Amino acid sequence: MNFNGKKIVVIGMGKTGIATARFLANQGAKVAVTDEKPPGKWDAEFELMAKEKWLEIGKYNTDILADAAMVVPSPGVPPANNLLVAALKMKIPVISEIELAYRYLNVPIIAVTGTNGKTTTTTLLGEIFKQSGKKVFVGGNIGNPLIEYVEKSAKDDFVVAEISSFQLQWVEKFRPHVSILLNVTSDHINYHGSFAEYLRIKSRIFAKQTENDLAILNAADPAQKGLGGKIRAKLAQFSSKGEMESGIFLKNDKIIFRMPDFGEEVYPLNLIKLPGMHNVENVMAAIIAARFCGCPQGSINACVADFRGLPHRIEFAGEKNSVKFYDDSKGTNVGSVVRALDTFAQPVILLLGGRDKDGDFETLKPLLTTKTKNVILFGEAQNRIASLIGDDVPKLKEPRLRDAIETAYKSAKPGDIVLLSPGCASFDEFRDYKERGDHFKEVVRNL
Ligand code: UMA
Repeated sequence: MNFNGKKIVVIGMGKTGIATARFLANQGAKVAVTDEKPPGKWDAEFELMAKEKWLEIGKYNTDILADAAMVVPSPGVPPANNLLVAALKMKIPVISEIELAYRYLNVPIIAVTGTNGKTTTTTLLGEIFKQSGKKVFVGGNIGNPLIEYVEKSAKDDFVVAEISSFQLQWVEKFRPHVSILLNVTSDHINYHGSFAEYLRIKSRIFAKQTENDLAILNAADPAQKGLGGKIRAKLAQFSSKGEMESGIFLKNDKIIFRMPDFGEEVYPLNLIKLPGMHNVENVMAAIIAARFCGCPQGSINACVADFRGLPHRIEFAGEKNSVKFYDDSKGTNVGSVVRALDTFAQPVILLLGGRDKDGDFETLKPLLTTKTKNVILFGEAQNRIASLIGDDVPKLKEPRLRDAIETAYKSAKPGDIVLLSPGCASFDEFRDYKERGDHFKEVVRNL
């Protein structure tokens, strides 16, 4: 792409916007940026950048679109955003940062998407590739924009990228060599407008793949039914719920990998140290991708056996007077609450709440009645959740997470489990899910 002398507009100056603006300027573009936050509230790096002469900073309105050759929105900018709607009306091409990065990358991409499990699977895959002696860059939604990697023009064997639905909103040619769709349950409805639209955007990860590529699907996910028929790439499926002729599946205490070019391989289930069936699914998806890319079984076994998971994902957070506390602050949607509850054999005291993303909490009702002793609702979303889960679920309401933890502890008996799996975003009280999880751990330590 030739950007020389062209005006390119970047909307949103967080991690993605900053890296994109720098990249485009280095390509000779005239970069104009804008952010809904007023000066003084900008990210520290943007504040510094704003002092540099090359950057045009515009007001957050459609004036910035004048003479623009292209718009690159940050992932968090929803498609209904006024500037984006206007850009499309003016026939200005809109592409996402991963699309831009893709057009400069000459390295096969292993792309991981899904409502839950993306970061765990991406991280594990990165470890397996390294263990197998392959040079790999791990990035994307996990925290380091792909465009930053293009800037460094590093030459690796593979890029393993966590990809969000927000990033897939504005792709055209983005074609991963291997695409994984882990699962799709309701999330980000306030951004995409409906579940059907969210699913449609997620499936874009397969749209440009060819028969030389691999598409990995979850055979046990009802949302993915029928998707395989629309995909041109080779198909491989994983299933935690039953044997398959081809693919990877769980049978008793073994994971069986059976694909035409590989014969049959067996991975013992007890290699996996992570809790829950959802993590078995994450590992199965990673095994297919890794074997397809030439990673030996021995390296996979070694990494899976060593992998202890990531913070804030059903992480043991301490014990007080025989009450155990678990931090699942990364559980920001209803599907992740289901996974967390399914991980525990006994009913738990559940802390649920935060900032609502139009979550379908009514679907939690049956599980809450059987798998919780009590539900403590907190934060902005508490009243909406309370009305959706109804009167049959025992519940209390507290203003903040700290109050919810203290109330849970007071009501707990020795042997009980207190689980923070909020099913909501954290932004009503915290900077992000990490800050919320760290706060949870600190309050638990000081109980
Ligand atoms: N902004 C606007 N207008 C808007 C929305 C935001 O101007 O309508 C501005 C904000 O004021 C802010 C900037 O845009 O200054 C923030 O941009 P952003 O929200 O796109 O965030 P980035 O810092 O660029 O981080 C993004 C991802 N964030 C989101 O998708 C919301 C990060 O994923 C990702 O790690 C990073 O790019 C690098 O790729 C985070 C995330 O929460 C972890 N992702 C969601 C998820 O996993 O569920 C999709």
